[in-house]
Parts: sequence; structure tokens; C-alpha cells
Amino acid sequence: MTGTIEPLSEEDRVEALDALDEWDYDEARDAITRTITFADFSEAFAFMTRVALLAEKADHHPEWSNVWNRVEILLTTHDAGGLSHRDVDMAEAIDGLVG
Ligand code: HBI
Repeated sequence: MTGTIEPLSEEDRVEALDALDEWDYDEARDAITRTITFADFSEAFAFMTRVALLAEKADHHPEWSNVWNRVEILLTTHDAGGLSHRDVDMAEAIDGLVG
């Protein structure tokens, strides 16, 4: 059901962005973005496969693109109309996969 999750408050967003060093804030989308470059396509796709499994388990999916060894990720919560704790949680999980 849409609208069942609240967007982050301004205070919570500032705190989350401060902790997510590898991520940038996209004000226009109220989203966070990260671009990751891997050794080659195979590494990039293996990473995307692992993120896909996390996303399914969390029922929270990235907007992303892949060009050869580069993966560009955008996280925002459609149901909240902007950044929510789900995006922060997913970003932290992604950072854990990248190391
Ligand atoms: N992924 N990023 C993102 N945002 C959502 O609101 C969302 C999702 N994946 C599944 C999902 N919502 C379901 O709860 C349905 O609302 C589609």
C-alpha cells in the first residue's frame, strides 16, 4: 500500500547523510546516489546480483544502471515520496557488500 512509510525528517536526513560518506544527496529527487567502479563487468554484475537479493528480501529496490564495470545507484522511497529509513538501511547494506 503506498503512503505507508514516512519520509525522513530534516534532522534525520542530515544525520543520515553525514554518516553515509560514500553517498551523495540528490535534492531534486530527495534521494541518495553512489557510483561504484569494479575491476570488470563480471565483478559489477556479481555485486548487482547480491544487491538484487537484498532488495527482494527488504522489499526495497534501487534505481540503478550498469555500464561495463560501473554501477550507478539511486535510492529513494517511492511510497514515501522521498528519502526514508529504508534507503539508509539499504545504503548501509550496499556499503557492507562493497567493503
Ligand atoms: N522500492 N525504492 C523503493 N521504494 C518503494 O516505495 C518500494 C520499493 N520496492 C517495493 C515497494 N515499494 C512495495 O512496497 C510496493 O509499494 C511497490
